[in-house]
Amino acid sequence: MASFNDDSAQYLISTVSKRSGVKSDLVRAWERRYQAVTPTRTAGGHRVYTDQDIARLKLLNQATSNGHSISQIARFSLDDLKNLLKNETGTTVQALPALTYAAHDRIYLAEDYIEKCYATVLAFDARSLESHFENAIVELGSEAFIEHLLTPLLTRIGDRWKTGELRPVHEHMTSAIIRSLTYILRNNNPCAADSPRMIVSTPIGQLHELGALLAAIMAELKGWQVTYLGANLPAEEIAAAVKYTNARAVTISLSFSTDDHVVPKELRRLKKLIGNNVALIVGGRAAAHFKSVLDEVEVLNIQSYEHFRRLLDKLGTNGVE
Ligand code: B12
Repeated sequence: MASFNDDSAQYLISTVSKRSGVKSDLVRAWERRYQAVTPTRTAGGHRVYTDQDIARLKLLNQATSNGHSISQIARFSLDDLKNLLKNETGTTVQALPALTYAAHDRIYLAEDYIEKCYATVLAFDARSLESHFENAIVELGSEAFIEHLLTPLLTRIGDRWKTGELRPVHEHMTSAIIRSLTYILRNNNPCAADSPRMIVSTPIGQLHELGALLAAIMAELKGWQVTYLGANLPAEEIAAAVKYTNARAVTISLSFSTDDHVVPKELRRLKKLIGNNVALIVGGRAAAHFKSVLDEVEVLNIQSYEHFRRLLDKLGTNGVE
């Protein structure tokens, strides 16, 4: 059996991920895009890594959490990485923040990516789309990726579907890739046990789920412990989840403006079940359509991701006032 710190020691990616704190998908992305580590392969084709690789990944994880761009540090030696981090201990750790870009640069970069990604969607090239997404997550950081790339890209795909330039299958391919990337996008760092909890879902009849999923990821990036329930749930089930988790907030996404009375009825019922001590947050492209019931049950109606982030900070610190 291999001894500790033996350079020939061999570990499968699941062990590497556990020991380095870097999710397996991200290890593969860093390897493929930046050669951050260069594993060998078993006869069966599985990647195997050394203790050195695990040490590198740990340091790279810390350095990217401190704001360094993986593209710039991926090939640093172990010593260079240690030196880089020497004076940076105690820095706030965030998930993939990509702080090396100024906000406006990130928006330009995202616009570039939108064009590249849209071209691969049009060409129905899932592999290239996935690879653009992985690069973009690393370069932009999760929040900017969601806000400035994914959301406008999905909206464009939806619009072009309507005009006939794309088919439903283009959107399905894109959505499936996004779901598979969810856990790279999510917070890589364990939440403190006492961080506030949130339930995210959509009410009965609201079948569009990506807006809710992205809002859930955003909340997690803000340090909330989020339980994402998917779409189309009755108020009773959402309220039960609040009880089980002792959640401080429920976030509901509304994407379909319909005049049936299901959404107003469900929101009234949900508010009644969760009471006034749990914040009820509603966002999404159709939220404005339901304004009168939102006002009536006093939900927190969110207009933008920036608004959402500010509200989460406030609720995270003070709870519902
Ligand atoms: C994919 C899709 C579907 C899929 C959904 C698959 C799934 N599992 O999610 C399926 C096939 C099920 C579907 C069904 C329908 N759809 Co549809 N669908 C879409 C499409 C193409 C993309 C939706 C999407 O995922 N967008 C990406 C997400 C990220 O965007 P979003 O939901 O708008 O969310 C944004 C914000 O609202 C925000 N957000 C969302 N929630 C929250 C919450 C918080 C707290 C925060 C901060 C932010 C936030 O995030 C995004 C930022 O802008 C859109 C077109 C489009 N341009 O969006 C139509 C669209 C939403 N669908 C539409 C329609 C009409 C339908 C159907 C009625 C079609 C039919 N005849 O059956 C049904 C209705 C289903 C229902 N009852 O809900 C219309 C809605 C129009 C309206 N009246 O509201 C749209 C706009 C298409 C169109 N231009 O006509 N659809």
